[in-house]
Amino acid sequence: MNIMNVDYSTKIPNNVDLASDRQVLKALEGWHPGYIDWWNDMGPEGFQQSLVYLRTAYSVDPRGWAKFDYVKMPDYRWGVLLAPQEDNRTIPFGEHYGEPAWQEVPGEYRAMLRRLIVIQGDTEPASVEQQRHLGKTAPSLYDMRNLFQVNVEEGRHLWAMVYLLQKYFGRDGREEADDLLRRRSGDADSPRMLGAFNEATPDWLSFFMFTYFTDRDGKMQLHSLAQSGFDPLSRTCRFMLTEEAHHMFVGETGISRIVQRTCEAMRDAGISDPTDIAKVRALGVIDLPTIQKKLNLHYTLSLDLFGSEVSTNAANAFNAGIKGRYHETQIEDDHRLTSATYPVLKLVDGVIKRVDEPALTALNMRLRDDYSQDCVKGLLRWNKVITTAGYDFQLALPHVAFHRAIGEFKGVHATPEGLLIDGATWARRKDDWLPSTDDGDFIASLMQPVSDPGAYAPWIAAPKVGIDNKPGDFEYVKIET
Ligand code: BYC
Repeated sequence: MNIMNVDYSTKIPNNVDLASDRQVLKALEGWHPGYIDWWNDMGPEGFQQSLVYLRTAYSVDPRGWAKFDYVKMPDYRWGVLLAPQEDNRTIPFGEHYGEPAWQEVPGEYRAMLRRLIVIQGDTEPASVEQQRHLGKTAPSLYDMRNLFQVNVEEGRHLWAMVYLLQKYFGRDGREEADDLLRRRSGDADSPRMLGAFNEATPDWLSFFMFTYFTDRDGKMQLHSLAQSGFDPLSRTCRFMLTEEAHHMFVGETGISRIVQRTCEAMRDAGISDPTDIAKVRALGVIDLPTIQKKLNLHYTLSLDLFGSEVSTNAANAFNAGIKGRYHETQIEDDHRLTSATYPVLKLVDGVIKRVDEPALTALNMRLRDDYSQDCVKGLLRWNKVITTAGYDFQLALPHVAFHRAIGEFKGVHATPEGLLIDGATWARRKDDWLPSTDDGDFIASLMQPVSDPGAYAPWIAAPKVGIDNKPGDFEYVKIET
């Protein structure tokens, strides 16, 4: 078969020739009803019978891989798509540097590999669960469609990991695949594996922050796994990254449109001080200081997803050739990190200091630094909207010691500027830096659904261009209740 094109003749669309891989096809078909049950129980609430203008992958060719059409979400063709195999690919880092990439699971790294695939897989349905109630308060049909697009693709990313588990890990892979449908975001008894995926996504500002900051952790982790010496994992992640780009676009433009609307409303009302929260809120838009608080929350929850700054797990995965660095093949060094060091921010005798650590154990810190740099790009764009509107206010990333639950700074309190403070000061000031109950109530009060084609809730500006170049009043979702 042509690996570029997707075979839609089997129940599970794929470009991995499932038709002649009967055992795996059977296992996936056996998992399918449980997945559909999960989607019906935990996928978007309502709208399951609505026609949604969604993109579906029909090829893995980066020049043209998706087609758009109206689809009812439960009929979406979730499938297994891998980027084409590169001829003679070698392992690009670690102890096996330069050896041919593995097409089967290397026995000695089986447990490590399975753990990483399960963690990756677990985040995908978790995000769908976190966002399931948002359709009901969508600020427009355009935004509702983007939410559902993100949701169905996270569902497909779950399929991507489940395929690896079913094909390469035999019986325990099948058990892990079943468990991925069993855990639930925020559930006390059976929570999702990583912290940020058990938090609520209460409103659309949180949704945009999540797709900007948390999906970007996804991007960094997928890039690192795309370097993997285990070739099927690498190929899966490479194609997932193609879909992931849209999710971050949704976040970046969503926040930008909120900031723009707030600035326009302030200007029209003659408000010169953007920190005059009561006056700005009276206009029915979200004030910039509250946007900063939401940013503080979602950025720091996402920083926690990188694990401890200094980690032997990360060193072992790198040595093994299982998980590399961001843009590994473009880095000019020995790709083994035998003697290199990397500066890590640490707490030394109560002071935050940069300390040189072996680069091998500092890999999480390095990836997190790459992540923070990547995050800055959106902030520059949002700040440009603010300055262009004539306001003296800048959104900023908080210090990495602020509000942390994992790693070096989990046991201390710090201000967004990185000043260490005691527990009493933290308790007194916390609501100045993170969304308070009042902030949440105010934002919730704005979350009124808007469902006329081309109309937008008053707290968010219209997008500059439509999806698939559709006109402004395009009916992205034909609502059927
Ligand atoms: N919450 O050595 P440590 C995405 C655990 S997002 C809870 O510090 P390590 C997406 C850790 O598991 C990307 N537990 O860290 C985005 C370990 O436990 P065990 C998802 C945590 O292992 C939006 C212990 O602490 N993909 O795709 O070097 C929408 C010590 O670990 C947390 C991946 O994460 C936490 N935050 O690195 C949809 C890639 N952090 O094993 C999707 C796969 C650490 O001792 N995962 N722990 O019981 C990994 O590469 C690594 O496991 C981690 C942690 C980066 C998560």
